[in-house]
Amino acid sequence: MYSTTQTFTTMKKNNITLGEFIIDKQTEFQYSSGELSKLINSIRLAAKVVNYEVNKAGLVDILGASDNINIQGEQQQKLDVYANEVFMQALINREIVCGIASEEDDHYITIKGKNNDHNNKYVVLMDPLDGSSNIDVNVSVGTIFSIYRRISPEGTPVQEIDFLQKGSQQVAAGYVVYGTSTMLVYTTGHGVNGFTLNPAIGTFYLSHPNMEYPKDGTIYSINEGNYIHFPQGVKDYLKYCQKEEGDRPYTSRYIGSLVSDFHRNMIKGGIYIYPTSTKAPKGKLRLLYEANPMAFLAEQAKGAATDGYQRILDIQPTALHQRVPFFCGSKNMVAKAGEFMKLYPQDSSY
Ligand code: P6P
Repeated sequence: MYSTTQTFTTMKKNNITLGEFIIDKQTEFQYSSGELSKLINSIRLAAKVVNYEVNKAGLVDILGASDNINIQGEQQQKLDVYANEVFMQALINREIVCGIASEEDDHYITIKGKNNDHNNKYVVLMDPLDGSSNIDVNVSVGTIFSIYRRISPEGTPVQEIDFLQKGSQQVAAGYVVYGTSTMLVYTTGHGVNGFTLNPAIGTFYLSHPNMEYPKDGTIYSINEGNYIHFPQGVKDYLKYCQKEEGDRPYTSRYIGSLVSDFHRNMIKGGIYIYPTSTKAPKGKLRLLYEANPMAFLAEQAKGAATDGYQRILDIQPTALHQRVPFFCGSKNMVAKAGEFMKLYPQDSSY
């Protein structure tokens, strides 16, 4: 039987809140410690607000498509619009970002500091509600965010170059997955940690410290409905996975929600592929606010992320909403897929 002191000590060790974790880890953040806290805390708050709406979406008239079409040409779901507004407001209120780019907005927005100046140091890029087409069928969706320090002169308005930095320049990135439980998973370049929301008290607890991809796995996540449109290297890799050898064959698992497929594969081992195809000649995922943040997380979790040929984080962006082919997961699986891809000339059209 534990004594009261022992029980409390045990509980304390296993119940670190996100707020406590941020404070504990502030010294690791290479820039001003308070700024990391503000950034992650604003995302934490917005995640709780969006979580509340996502969880009751089926009960109120917030389901279904709004009458807007976003720059992707996709029908905006009402929750997309709502989530975009919540995250925007949370970031603006903390007076720490000088600009925000979102999948839901055609252009980035410029944000002034508390003295109506342009001294804020960070830019945030986000997909406020990825996989939102799944909302009406009660499948997990997610928020993805990517954080950089500005590179244009402080005191001047944010510029497009601040958003078009290589993924290797990210200072933090993460996602919120609104699933059977709601989790916030993020990195500041010192590993990946996952926090699970206790909805009863609205507190995120460290539930998955130091998340790491298994080096190998047997799960592949791809929309095989597009098989005939895939590059030959992808077709060859899929046939390799399906061939009966040793302890294979692999398992196909595809939720249609990047954050959910990524999260499962990071825990169990696996690879997610969204390649180019005749239907999507540049791929589907957006480099800046989907591929780059997930690639940062993947590499910090000892996994890998490429476009089939090169490291995602090395790609020099040229446009806010550019798309990129995406191979992401267990290091050995991404390498094996790359072996098949390099047998064929890279389609450099994207
Ligand atoms: P498809 C959601 O729209 C998304 O961007 C990812 O979350 C998901 O993995 C992918 O697209 C699904 O695309 O073409 O297979 O329906």
